[in-house]
Amino acid sequence: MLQRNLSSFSSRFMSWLSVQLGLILFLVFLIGCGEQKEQLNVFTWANYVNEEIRTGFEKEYGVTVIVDTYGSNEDLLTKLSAGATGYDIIMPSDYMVTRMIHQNLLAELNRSNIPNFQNLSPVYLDKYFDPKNKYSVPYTFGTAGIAYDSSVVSPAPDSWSVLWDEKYKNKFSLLDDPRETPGVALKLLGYSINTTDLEQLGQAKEKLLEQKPLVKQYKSEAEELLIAGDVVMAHCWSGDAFRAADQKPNIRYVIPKEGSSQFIDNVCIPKDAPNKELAEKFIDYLLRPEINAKITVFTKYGTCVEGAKEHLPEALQKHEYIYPSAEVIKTLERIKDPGEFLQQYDRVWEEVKAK
Ligand code: N2P
Repeated sequence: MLQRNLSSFSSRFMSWLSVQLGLILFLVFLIGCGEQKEQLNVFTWANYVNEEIRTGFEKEYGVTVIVDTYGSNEDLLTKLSAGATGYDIIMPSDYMVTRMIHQNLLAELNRSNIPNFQNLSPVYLDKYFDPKNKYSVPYTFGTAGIAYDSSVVSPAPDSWSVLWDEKYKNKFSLLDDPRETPGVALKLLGYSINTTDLEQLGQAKEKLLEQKPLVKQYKSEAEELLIAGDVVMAHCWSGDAFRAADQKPNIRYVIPKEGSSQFIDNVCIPKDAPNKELAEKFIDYLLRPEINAKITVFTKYGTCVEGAKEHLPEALQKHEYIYPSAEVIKTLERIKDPGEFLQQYDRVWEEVKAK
């Protein structure tokens, strides 16, 4: 009797236990499902999409945003040309948009998913690199120049030639970039940044080789070097110089008198993006005036969203680092896609770095 009671108790206990276990497993499964959030993979320049923007989008849309960075347009191109990358958002500069369109690497944007496109100022739309903005949305604009520590570098530089001055041996960096850096030597020699003349490019290479023993580092994330005091001068992009100046007030930015480059960086969706619709939502989010103003406050590059300006502190609305004078603008060139000739720039840059 006791035996029977015991065994029926144990079998009831076992079935109770298995129901409990089943319930626990079901709960674990549900939690697991809840964690399967949609993911947006962003591939961009360093310090271009900040935490506030990233997490703001994550919270509002209940998704995960992963940000990965590159240091030059050519790095981005190499990665993308190599095949499916898993990236949903990329931010190529103007000339690279042209090239990526030709290489069939970009997805056409569905404007009905990007109603905030109307917030963009026409000044930055329908440019030569994507005449109807079928593939690109302007994100920011800026220039390349020299950031320098005014407490050390004296007199204040006004020419690229300061980057050939023995006095600053091992105290300056240049962008690690196959167009911008040969561009510095081309400008110093009085040539166009877009030359397709092999003889001129050869001279630029010689100039860079001559300079190389003085160079501390080729690095595109120059802001870190300036803030850490690893260099007292850096060939860098305007916003990065401006961000460094924010941390270290002695830092100034100058566009040398020989002229320099200017760019518009753009948000695009790769052709094989796993999550195109979410990418379009993200683009739309970036184009909200108050969000876009936050991007300017953080990156210190210019905004292409007209209504963002009123959300900006006055100092950023017309700062000369973002809006150079008309006189300086005349000296600026936009880097263009040189087609097949890009190989020559890549080769020169590799040879300079390898020496
Ligand atoms: C931002 C780099 C600017 C991109 N850190 C230059 N196209």
